[in-house]
This record gives sequence, structure tokens and C-alpha cells, in this order.
Amino acid sequence: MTFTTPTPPQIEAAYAVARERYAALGVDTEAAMATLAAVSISLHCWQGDDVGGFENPGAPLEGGIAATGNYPGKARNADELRSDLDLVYRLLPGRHRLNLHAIYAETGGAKVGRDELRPEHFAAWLDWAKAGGHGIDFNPTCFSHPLAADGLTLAHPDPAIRRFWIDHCIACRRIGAHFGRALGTPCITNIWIPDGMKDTPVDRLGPRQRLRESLDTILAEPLDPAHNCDAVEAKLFGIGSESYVVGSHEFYLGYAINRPGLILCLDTGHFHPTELVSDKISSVLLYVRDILLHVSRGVRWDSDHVVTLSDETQAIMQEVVRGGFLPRTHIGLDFFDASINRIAAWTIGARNALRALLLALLEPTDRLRELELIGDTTARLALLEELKGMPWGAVWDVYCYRHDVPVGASFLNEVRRYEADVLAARRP
Ligand code: RNT
Ligand code: ZN
Repeated sequence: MTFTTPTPPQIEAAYAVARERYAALGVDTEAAMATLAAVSISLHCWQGDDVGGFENPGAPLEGGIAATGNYPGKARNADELRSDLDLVYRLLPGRHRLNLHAIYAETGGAKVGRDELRPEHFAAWLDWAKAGGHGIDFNPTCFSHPLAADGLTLAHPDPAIRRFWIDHCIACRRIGAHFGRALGTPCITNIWIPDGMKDTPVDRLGPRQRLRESLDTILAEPLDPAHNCDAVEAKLFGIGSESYVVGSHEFYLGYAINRPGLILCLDTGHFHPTELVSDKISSVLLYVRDILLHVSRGVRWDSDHVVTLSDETQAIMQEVVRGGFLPRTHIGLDFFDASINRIAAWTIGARNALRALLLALLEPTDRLRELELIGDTTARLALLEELKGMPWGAVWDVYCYRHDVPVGASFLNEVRRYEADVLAARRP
């Protein structure tokens, strides 16, 4: 099935109507689009190859996370992954960043320990990012490794194992600073570790003390925040760490509050199903300078489904916009669906994050706030519900059109073409 696009005159005509409708509510659609254009989403490289990386091709994904599905055509090496990413970026309006993991190093076949990784192992990524105008963010990979086999890394009781992971994280911060310096935009180096226990531990405190000490050591070296900024990511549970996770939300929130400038990462899939990241943002940003979002879609467990335009995705972006938090919020994506075309997965998820953000920017927040302040909760509800039917899709279409990317579902035509021309030739 081929998807057709509206013609430019149709796009413009629909937009003219939408612009008037929004203007009547006091919303400036041009200003909303200008704000949106300044936002760079960090596209996670790991959707392209099911979090495999190139360190040890075929090695299983470990660390309490899992990618399910075996859709054909996954990237087998860095060149393929970059080529796939190039297509995704061409299908997204705006200029966006890349979020890289340490296992995506290119060592030219040489075995390089993760504690010995250096900027030169990412030279090809850097050149490519420079050419494409992408900032880079980075992550130590503290999973899928023999020294993480028992599910503990920075909190491991064995000081030698702990030291290995500390050195890996130190190496990653330096690589991050190198990216930031070279690209002129700070790299966010985000630490997530899988450490936890399958069954109820006796000692919940010891591992947390060790993790705190490890983090102190990792972060001891001062790096210019214009080059590298550090983030930490909490989690409720993982596969095999159902009973206890060392780096819980409270652990990292407390740690970040005590370390000025440290960014707190909130992953949408890392909390109780009834607990919402949208409700945490305004609390966290009272005490922490910046947040990093891992926009994902948790389904029952931290299953990392492709981001949809769900109520929660919208609520998160509303909170970011309503609070004036855009300058303090770094938006990254984190999902890995191996059951559908991976390039479509990336594109659908990223476009939905952008659409949710646009919707939030098209809200007459001042009016809603006024109604709330005078206690007119009837009108607040009425207006909020009416907004759902406003012609925001016409604004999104013109935004895509102006950025020279496919309008509507027609982006899928290009994905299908690439699938036939490029992906189909890839054998595992
Ligand atoms: C895992 C975390 C983490 C990873 C990536 C691959 O639960 O969400 O962010 O998904 O580092
Ligand atoms: Zn995450």
C-alpha cells in the first residue's frame, strides 16, 4: 500500500484554517513551530540492532532488558546502522541528536576492554555526526558482559569488578567530553546499571553505599560542562532484578540533589504502572537543575515499546512546556522493538514525541491557568477536551512540509523502498 500526501496547496489551505482557529484561542502557531524547531531529540542508536552493539557480534543482550522479535534487516555493522539512521533523520522534521552506547565502538577488529575505550574508537561516529549536524550523547554499557554476568557492576562486592566498571564509566565521560568539544554541543553521558537481585536481599544498604562510592569516584574528575554533562538513570525492576534494584528512583534523586549539575534521567518505562513520569517533572525540577527523558512506552513490564501519541506522552510534554522547562529538559528516546521494521519504529516513535511536543506548544495555557485560578474547573475541563479536536494535525503537516520531510504516513513509502533496496539484502 502506498500512502499519498496532500498537495502543497491543500497543506497550506488546511493550515490557514488551523492558524485562525488557534489564533482565536490566543495561540500563535508560528511561534509554536519556531519553538519546536529548536528542540533536538536524541535518537537512540540501539533501536537499529536490538541493543546488540559491535563488540561481540551475536552476544546475548543481558542486564534485565530484552528486545523481542526477529524482523529481518537489522543493522549488522556501524556503516549499516549509520545508513539506517540517515534515513530516519531524513523523515524527521528538525535537526536531531544521536544517543550512542559504548558497545557501538569501532575497534577495527581489535579486542579493546571497555575500561580502555578511547575517543578514537568512535572516530567514524564523530565524523558522521559532524557531517550530519548531529550532537552526540553517550552511555557506558554496564551490561552484556562477562563481568556483569551476576547482575552487579558498580555495586559489586568484589572491588576488582567494581573498579573495572568505574574505569569504564570514567573512560566514557572522557569520550563524551571529546564529542562535546568536537561538536560544540555538550554530550550527556548517562549512567544506567542493571544492578539488583532476583530474590529478596538481606542487605539493601551495602550495595547502595557501594554504588554511591563508585559514582563519587567516577564523577571526581571535573569536566567542562560545555563538553560533557552527566546523568543517572533509575529503575524499579528488571528481568532477574525483580526484588531489588540498587539504583532506585529515591537513590538517584537523592544523589542528584546532592550533586549540583547532575542530570536526573526519567525513563517512562521505569516506574510502577500507575506512577507517571509526567507527575514527577515539576517535583524533580524544584531540586535538580536538568532532567533527561527517556521517552518510552512501558507495557506491563519495562518492555520498551515504540512511543505512541498516548495520554502520557502528551502529559509529559505538557508538563515540560507548561512549566517553562524546555531549556532544562533533554529529550531522548528509549525503546527497542525488533518485531516491526526498525526504521519505521524509530521514525514513528520520534515523530510521536515531536507531535506530542507540538500539541503542548499549541495549548492556550494562560487561559487554562486563569480558569483554574478562579476555580472554574468546569470551563477548564470543557476547554481541555475541546482542544483535543483542534486542527493541530494541519499544523504538524505544514511543519513537516516546511522542513522538507514526508507529510503524513507517506514517510512509510520511503521506509518500504529502503527495505526492498537495502534491508532485504542483509542476511544475519
Ligand atoms: C534500561 C535503561 C537504559 C537502556 C539503554 C540501552 O532499562 O532504560 O536506558 O535502555 O541504556
Ligand atoms: Zn532508559
